[in-house]
Amino acid sequence: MATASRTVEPAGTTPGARAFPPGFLWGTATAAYQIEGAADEDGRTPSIWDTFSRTPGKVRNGDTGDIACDHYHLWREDVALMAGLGVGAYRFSVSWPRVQPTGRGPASRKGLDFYSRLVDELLAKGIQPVLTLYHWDLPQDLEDAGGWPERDTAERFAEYASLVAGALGDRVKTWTTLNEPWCSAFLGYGSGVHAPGRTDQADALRAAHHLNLAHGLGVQALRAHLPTDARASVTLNLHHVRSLTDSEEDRDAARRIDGVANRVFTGPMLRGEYPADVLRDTAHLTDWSFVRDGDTGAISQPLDFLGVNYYSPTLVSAASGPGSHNADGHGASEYSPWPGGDDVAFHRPPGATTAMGWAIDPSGLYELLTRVRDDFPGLPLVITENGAAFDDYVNPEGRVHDPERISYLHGHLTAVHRAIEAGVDVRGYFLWSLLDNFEWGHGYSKRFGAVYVDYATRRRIPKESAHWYARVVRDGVLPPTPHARA
Ligand code: IFM
Repeated sequence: MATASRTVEPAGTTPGARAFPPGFLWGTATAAYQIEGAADEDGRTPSIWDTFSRTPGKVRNGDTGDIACDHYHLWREDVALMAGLGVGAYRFSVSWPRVQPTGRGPASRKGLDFYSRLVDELLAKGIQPVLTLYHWDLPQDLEDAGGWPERDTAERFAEYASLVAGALGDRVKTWTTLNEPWCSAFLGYGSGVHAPGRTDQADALRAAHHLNLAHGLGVQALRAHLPTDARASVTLNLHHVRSLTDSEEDRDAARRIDGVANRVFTGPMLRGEYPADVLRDTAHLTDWSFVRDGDTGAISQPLDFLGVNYYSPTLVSAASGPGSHNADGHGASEYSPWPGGDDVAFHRPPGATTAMGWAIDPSGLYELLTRVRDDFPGLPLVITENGAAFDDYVNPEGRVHDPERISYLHGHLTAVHRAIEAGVDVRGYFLWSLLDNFEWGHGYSKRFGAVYVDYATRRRIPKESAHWYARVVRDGVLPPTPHARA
């Protein structure tokens, strides 16, 4: 991520328009399992998401990532779409079972070649590749050996990081170890609404630690293989947790959820220790003896920036009894994704929601960014995901009219700009997502793309929001209202 000047430029002639700093990086994001398809091609083996999605009842409509957007074959067209948007960067993830099919041992040349071609094409079009090593698609063989609750998975991740860095490190300058380890640990092993679908709170906490360790070992492996100008980061879906009232009980509920949503990751990664209150709140579930001497030191590697994913705030209160958790929009389960949070109730914030049922609240993003700045001064931030699903359709003129998404993006980019004005060092923004894609347990029913995908024909149709975003990217200026010109 190039260093952006922190000066916020005057907005030109349109009153109320907001100019982003020169060098601010504009991008779009995707993830391998959500778009690639080609699940069985060129030596790729199943990941936990192949297994999970092929298990009846796990994913809406029985959808799988077998074909997805067929990006594995249409990647050149997709890069051309990005070039049309004018974005300066593309955040994508590498499929671990495509490049190291059993999760250990030698790399698959064909798998690496796919990403090598993609990177070359991006660079040829002037688009900076931003590579995420792990966006949830653990090789099934590693899950069969115990998955993230097992320490060895972290060691295997470091080996995989070395393989990918060795193959692409001459061209990819920006690297992210994990995407949203909260989801991998707590939706995957706690509530079970994500792959591998296990429901054991102690295992979920073990998984969280081994994901943290994987991050730390992964950064060390990257630094060992990459040129010194490469940048290393992690992406967290930091939750902006609000308490329903100012009562002591409600504020304590918010503290607990903040602990297992955010600080269980930022503590070891950015401070070199697990927060004492998180260890206390979860002591009835585990004694944390899986944390070995030296682990937190290995986890807390210096980072070049922190990736922040934000969609919606989280509103909580104290609950009168156990079982009142909800899955915070990630899918229904009788098991909680919040270890130590059994006595916390979740509430839907007032106001409009997206098709995911997530509240639309850009003020949460502003407050989150200023808090991260206060908690970790000097750490550059990049919004690695932000966007919204709506019930988009192609109208009789062949167009996709999505004014709600434009309003959502406008509101959240205004929040980012306000945060920059308030002195937060935000270096870039990646719209989730480039394409409509496989939205995990929701299958293809939720459309997050700036570009509509007709799954029957694989035809791509840029939505009105894509044209809108292209103008913002081109000008580096946000218009005063969603539908005004800058
Ligand atoms: O689609 C997901 C993505 O894979 C991770 N972050 C949230 C997005 C929307 O749910």
